[in-house]
Amino acid sequence: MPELRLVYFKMRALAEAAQLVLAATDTPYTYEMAWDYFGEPWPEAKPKVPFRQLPMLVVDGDTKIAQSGAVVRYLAELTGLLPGSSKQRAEVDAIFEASQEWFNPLNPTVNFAVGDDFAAKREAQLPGLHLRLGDFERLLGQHGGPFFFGDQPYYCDFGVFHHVDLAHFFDASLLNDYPRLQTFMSAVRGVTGVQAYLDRRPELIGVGSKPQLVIDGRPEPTGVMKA
Ligand SMILES: N[C@@H](CCC(=O)N[C@@H](CS)C(=O)NCC(=O)O)C(=O)O
Repeated sequence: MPELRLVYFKMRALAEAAQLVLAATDTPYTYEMAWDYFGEPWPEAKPKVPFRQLPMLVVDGDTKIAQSGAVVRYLAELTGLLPGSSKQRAEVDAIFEASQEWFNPLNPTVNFAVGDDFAAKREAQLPGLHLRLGDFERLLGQHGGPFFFGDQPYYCDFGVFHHVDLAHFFDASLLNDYPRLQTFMSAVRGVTGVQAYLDRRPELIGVGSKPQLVIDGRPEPTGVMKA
């Protein structure tokens, strides 16, 4: 197994599917804040990464993989979370990409927006989220569940899990009308390694008012800066 260093920030967003894949497959890696990895504040380090944004996966100290989708697909291949046929790999990827479409504005809203701005963004997003939840609900019926392709999770399951999990900050009863998605969320939580990851990851608190991540027991503002 290569040495894996996942570099990102203080937020629950684009590094989450990658970490779920790593947790589900018990794959060793380190998670490093940008300022720790680079030894300087993010604005100074920014020009040193391929597309001036994170996450980035550093493999064996030399290969730098940018773009969250590329990171997850690389990890899925490395850890065996890809189906055998190229047709089914494309179907898995389509579901992963459908979940990635939620990234913006869902992730920044949950991690950063406050007050009236948060409320307005939540109300604006909910109808579109429900349309896509309906798609996911239907697709979960295709292979009998509990995952999108039956009883074996692939990386798309972790992308969808992350975004649906995050959307719960908008509405705790989000999945009331989606029984297959409820079963799916429980099944992902039940994957060996995933529950332990969910228990140990920094808790996201104060969403909509004062978003913070509880890191080593200390609430810290979400963001791209150390302090
Ligand atoms: N398409 C990119 C988007 C990456 C992205 O938007 N990263 C944000 C954090 S979620 C970032 O680096 N923000 C800091 C900045 O732009 O300086 C991906 O999927 O990785």
